[in-house]
Amino acid sequence: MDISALKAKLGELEAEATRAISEAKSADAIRSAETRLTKEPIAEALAALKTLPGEQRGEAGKTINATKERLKELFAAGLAGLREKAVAADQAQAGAFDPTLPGPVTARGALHPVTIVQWEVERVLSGLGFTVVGGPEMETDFHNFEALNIPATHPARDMMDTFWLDNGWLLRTHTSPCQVRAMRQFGAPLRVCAPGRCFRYETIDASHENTFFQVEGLMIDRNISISHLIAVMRMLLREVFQRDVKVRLRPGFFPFVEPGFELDMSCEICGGKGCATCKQSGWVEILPCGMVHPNVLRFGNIDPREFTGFAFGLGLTRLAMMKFGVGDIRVLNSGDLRGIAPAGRLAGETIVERVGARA
Ligand code: FA5
Repeated sequence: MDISALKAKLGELEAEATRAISEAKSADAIRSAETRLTKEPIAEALAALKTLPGEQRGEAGKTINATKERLKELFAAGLAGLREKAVAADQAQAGAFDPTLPGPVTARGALHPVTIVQWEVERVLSGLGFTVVGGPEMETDFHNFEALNIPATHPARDMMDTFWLDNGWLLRTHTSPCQVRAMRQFGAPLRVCAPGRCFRYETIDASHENTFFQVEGLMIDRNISISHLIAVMRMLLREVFQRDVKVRLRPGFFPFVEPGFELDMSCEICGGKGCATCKQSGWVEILPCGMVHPNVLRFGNIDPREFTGFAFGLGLTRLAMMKFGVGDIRVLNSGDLRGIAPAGRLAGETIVERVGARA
């Protein structure tokens, strides 16, 4: 290579750098062009110095250094130019922003009706000294049946069609397993309520779902009687509905209580006349209850000679239906806001207010 060829090559390098900078859309593109057009080409030009006649090397060396400096300046200016463009774009956008315009309208969410009644029940029971506890949705046979006085061969198991899991566990069919867990954890005396989701392999209709909510209530102390049970339930329903509701108490069988009752409320959907929700009976099963069976107390490590107690399993989803006039339970498990949202809006409290009140 002779000196004129070398100079031409260095000139091309500068032209190429100018082109790359003008086309670059980002700082990264400029940096990668800088690496590509400076490192190797300059090293190659320096290596070519050795091939030039001695008297041309000084001039060639100076030209290489000058090109190197020029490239450095070009790329630095390219980066600075890009930064300026970005700032100018930001400023143009800021200039176009009108702080007096109204903000975008977003639909305001509402609490799910079941959440509303759950919080209401928790509020009432907490006021009576009940602690709110939880329990797992995937349960053991022991907690869901055995410890509730329903051994493996007991026909009462047929009352609750169960989703069994491959590992021998099950999806809890009711919140009653929380009774045993609470008794074992806290001992007596005890007042707890346990709201939560339950699962049954049910045929679905207007009042039955395979996934629904209950809240368990349990009170154990010395000398607890049926009068305590009835007083708490009446107060609970009166507070939730903010008026006296028509109820009826009839005998009911559950192996974990003795005696056991079914507390039904007059159907709020048809006013007691009979409809699909209440299966034309005018009554909705909502609050089965009873005095805790001594065997269950024993399973909970509590001495039935010293303590007695009552328990109930309130159907929260059905309670929400009655409170908000939702005639079909399927609406509450659907994502159809036409059915859910108007009911949810009936109560004012929002999640933000709730969390704020707790903090
Ligand atoms: C029970 O689940 C008992 N564990 C309740 C209990 C607790 C009795 C403590 C005594 C002492 P039952 O299967 O009846 O009982 O269900 C209780 C309530 O849950 C029903 O009254 C009803 O309101 C609701 N419920 C039951 N099955 C469904 C279903 N498939 N869909 C919607 N709600 C249901």
